[in-house]
Amino acid sequence: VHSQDKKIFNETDAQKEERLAWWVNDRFGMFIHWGLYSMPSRHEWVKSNEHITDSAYQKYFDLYNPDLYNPREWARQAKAAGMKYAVITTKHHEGFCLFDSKFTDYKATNTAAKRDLIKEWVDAFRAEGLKVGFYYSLIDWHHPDYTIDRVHPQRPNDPKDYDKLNKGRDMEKYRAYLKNQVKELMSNYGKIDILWTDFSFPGEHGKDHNDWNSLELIKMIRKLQPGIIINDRLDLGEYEDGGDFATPEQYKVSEWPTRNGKRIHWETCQTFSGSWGYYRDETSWKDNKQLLVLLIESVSKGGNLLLNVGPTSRGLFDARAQDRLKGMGEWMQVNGRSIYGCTEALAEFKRPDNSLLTYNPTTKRLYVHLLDYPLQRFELPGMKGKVKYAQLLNDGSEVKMHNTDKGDLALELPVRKPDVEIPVIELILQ
Ligand code: H79
Repeated sequence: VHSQDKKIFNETDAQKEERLAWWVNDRFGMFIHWGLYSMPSRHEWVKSNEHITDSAYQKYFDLYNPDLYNPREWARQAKAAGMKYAVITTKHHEGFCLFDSKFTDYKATNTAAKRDLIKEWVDAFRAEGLKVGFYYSLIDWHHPDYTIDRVHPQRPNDPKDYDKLNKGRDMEKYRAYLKNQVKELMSNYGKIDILWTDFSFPGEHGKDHNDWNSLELIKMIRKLQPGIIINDRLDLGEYEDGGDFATPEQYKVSEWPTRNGKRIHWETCQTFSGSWGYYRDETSWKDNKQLLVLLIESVSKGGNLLLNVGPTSRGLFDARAQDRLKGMGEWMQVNGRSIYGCTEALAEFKRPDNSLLTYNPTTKRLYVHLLDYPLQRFELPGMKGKVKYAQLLNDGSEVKMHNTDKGDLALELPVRKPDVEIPVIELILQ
């Protein structure tokens, strides 16, 4: 037996597919990064990037006041964008907890918010019909027992004396804290659909499954939340079931990722502008078309998209974020059928230039996303005789077709590009 076939749980492949069925079907979720770092508004890593000491960072805790927080409004915007699930940072690397944990004072309850912000969030998103997930940072820059990391892995020649800095810090105690908090999250908020831990960085200066006691942790998680879906960042890669899905972060996979030659579940997490936390002055915002391509391309390679919003410290999605969500929603409202329940197209369907294909195996419908509007005539190689009916998704209008002598299928598209960011042709197969 290959070592990578080792398993922790005795769940069958069919049982796993059943547990993940909604997630595979839904395809599109919202990531939310919210914490004290939304106040400096210059990257969620600001504390580390700028070497801000605990005492200098304290002012954010003291002045934190999300007075405009209304998670129901966030949920409405997520839903209108076509997202079906959401994952929020209950604690990011800075260590600040949005939830009311018994094991720390560094939490929203002790700020002007005076309450558990996660509790309200779960209720609001559930009420809008979205599935709910918790992001929990394994890394913790605030806990007194968490040994300070070399900023991984960019600064191997960091001159700091880490041995000295870490004297008296006891990871055994941090492990207990981590376990206690995950237990709270898995026990106090009802059914939780996703747990998104972040992250392990095995290696000489890193932290791995031993530092988190990942094996014990994942067993506890599944015991408390049997149906939960867990990402792959606990460093349990030696086990086939050490995580349910792969998490390519801010890059495009070239093809459907595999493990031991078998296709795996995956979800890419992406930002609007590069950072995850609210970043006021960042100008590198993607436009609606780029964002839609991220979504379509993920589905066309069998994956999901978790698209991030970094709300402001007062609790709002800023105008840029609202604009992007609205744009995606307009597209999803009419084209969602090419996303939900869809996956990579069968190999026999060849992808025409400047297009992306998705396929719904249940309805046997093939979707051609036209990234570059081709004018009138559009040929689908090798598709002669395979299509019953073709229509544009945006307005349900018929696309006339005829077989060519070469065995291709020629479609007659309107000369004018349909009034939608990326037009989609729906092909109902024979
Ligand atoms: O929560 C989000 C990120 O903060 C977190 N994962 C997503 C979901 C993440 N943290 N670190 N990383 C991902 C990879 C590490 C990147 C680093 Fe850097 C390069 C750390 C230091 C240099 C990026 C650039 C962060 C600070 C500067």
